[in-house]
Amino acid sequence: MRKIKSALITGITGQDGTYLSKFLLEKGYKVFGTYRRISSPNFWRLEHLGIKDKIKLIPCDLLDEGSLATALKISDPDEIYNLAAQSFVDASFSEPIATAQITGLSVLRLLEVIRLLKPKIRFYQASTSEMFGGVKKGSLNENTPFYPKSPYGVAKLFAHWITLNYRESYNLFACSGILFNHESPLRGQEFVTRKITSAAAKIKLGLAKELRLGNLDAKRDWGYAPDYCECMYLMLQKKSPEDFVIASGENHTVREFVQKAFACLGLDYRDYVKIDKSFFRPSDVPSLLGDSKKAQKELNWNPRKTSFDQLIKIMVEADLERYQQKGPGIIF
Ligand code: NAP
Ligand code: G4F
Repeated sequence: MRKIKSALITGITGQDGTYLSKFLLEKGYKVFGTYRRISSPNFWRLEHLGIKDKIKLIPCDLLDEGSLATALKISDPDEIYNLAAQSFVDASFSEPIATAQITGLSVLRLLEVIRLLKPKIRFYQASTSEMFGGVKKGSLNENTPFYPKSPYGVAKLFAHWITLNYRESYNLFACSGILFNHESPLRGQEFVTRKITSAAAKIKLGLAKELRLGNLDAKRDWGYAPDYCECMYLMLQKKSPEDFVIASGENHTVREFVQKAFACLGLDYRDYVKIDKSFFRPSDVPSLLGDSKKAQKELNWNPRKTSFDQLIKIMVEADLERYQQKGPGIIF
């Protein structure tokens, strides 16, 4: 009889953790997820997709090796997807040491636990295009040298290299997906895309009057999160572990995003957007553009499944529906 595969997802309460859980459940996986113990646990995304009761949730602190080891023992997984992180670049400037601990060093803690307890596990690390940061080059791929521009990018680069180091030193099946920005209606509200779509919906409904933003000239290569989560799974099904860039292959300014999001609702963003210096970063990444040819060829992945315009429409419509139904006070 075929064994049911099991997966452990750290950061299951986040955007990607939720979409990946849904994807793996549909594939027949038994899904375990770690969450951090806080006064009001953050399960709204899992509830939103109606999958919370299908997942075995394990409290686990990334800073505590013992709790990581316990999570591994309880779940005994075939695959681990390490998605937990302090993932907000801006916050990494105000909390650089916590970011280094959570986003960087915790990956080493987890790899050590895997090496010592269950070295046959397949391990996925959530690397990021932010590691390329200040690289001045057209299109970025697996061979482009890194140049992180934020404490977050530096922490992720440590995590990236230590994953590669454990693969080479201990022969672990450990690999990294270098994912470019990916968004959805489940994106956290502090990230610029969701901040924009949420504000546009509130303005349309008369629940807000303006939107305050920082650098409108920054360019990002934005894709749709569920399309990107599929790649994480595909990477762990390969014969041998390798790193992959996952990106749409086109980039746009924040200004273009905000213009199109407001236009979806028949609004002109110039009537509502105010530039606010407090949203500028000590150093920002001016432009990111990815080249995912390797993933297209070797993982048979399609970067154009959801276009930029479709992504914006999906997010704007979801936020409009939320605020129409629930009003401004609800947190999601
Ligand atoms: P997200 O929505 O911010 O989710 C992050 C997850 O990490 C949440 O479950 C969060 O828990 C958890 N977490 C944060 N601090 C923690 C701590 N101290 N201990 C334990 N758990 C903690 O991020 P995402 O967009 O899903 O991204 C998933 C991963 O991919 C992250 O590692 C991110 O850095 C990386 N990444 C994201 C993108 C992107 O564009 N989305 C691109 C490249 C790489 P709470 O729910 O309790 O906050
Ligand atoms: O939406 P953002 O905060 O995303 P950022 O910094 O690109 O990071 C995201 O993508 C990374 C992949 O490259 C992930 F690794 C990371 O975890 C995260 O998911 O900001 C995008 C751009 C920046 O240039 C920022 O300066 O938008 C600009 N921006 C302009 N006004 C703003 C705002 N960003 C935010 N969050 N809020 C603003 O008001």
